[in-house]
Amino acid sequence: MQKNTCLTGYLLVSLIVLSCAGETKKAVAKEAEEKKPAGTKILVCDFEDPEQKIDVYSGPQSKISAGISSEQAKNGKNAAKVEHSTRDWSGAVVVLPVEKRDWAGLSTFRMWVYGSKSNSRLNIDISDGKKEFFRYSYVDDFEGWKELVIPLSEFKSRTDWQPSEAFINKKMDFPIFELHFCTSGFGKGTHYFDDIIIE
Ligand SMILES: [Ca+2]
Ligand SMILES: [Ca+2]
Repeated sequence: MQKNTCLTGYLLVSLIVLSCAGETKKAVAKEAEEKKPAGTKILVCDFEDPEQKIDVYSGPQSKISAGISSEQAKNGKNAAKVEHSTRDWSGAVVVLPVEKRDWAGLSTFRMWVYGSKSNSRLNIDISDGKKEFFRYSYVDDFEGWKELVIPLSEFKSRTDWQPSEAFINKKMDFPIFELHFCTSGFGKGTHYFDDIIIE
């Protein structure tokens, strides 16, 4: 009897181990499915269309304006021009069209920035599918066009602020709805941006 109980116990454990192994295999298969083919690229915005809408927002002590401009362009004829004078907060946003929102399996953010050596700190904020904000910061300490190439993993969930409705899990959930390609703390300046690509 004792032996039978042991045998049943052994069989049960084996079954559990086997079914767990099955789950792991399934999880690996799912991850593999999410990888997009090598070379997949999403051109989020090239700022060529003069009708392209760029939304802006600012705090009570700040001013910002943004639009399509032909004064500077890295590629094509136009780029985004953002002018701001910021003493609390300000930002410029593009809302992504539906077909450009699924970044699953992609790993790199690229954007051309026209530096003016203003030494002001600028941020790129990505608001994910659950309204969680991720941020990457850099300093405008260069002149002329420079391509920022940033692994998506370098964008960190903001700890200084999140919308009250955000679900915070420190993971970038897709689809992405908004890209705040220029937000600023203190400072003022005129900046140009071109070709934002996720790959
Ligand atoms: Ca352009
Ligand atoms: Ca998230």
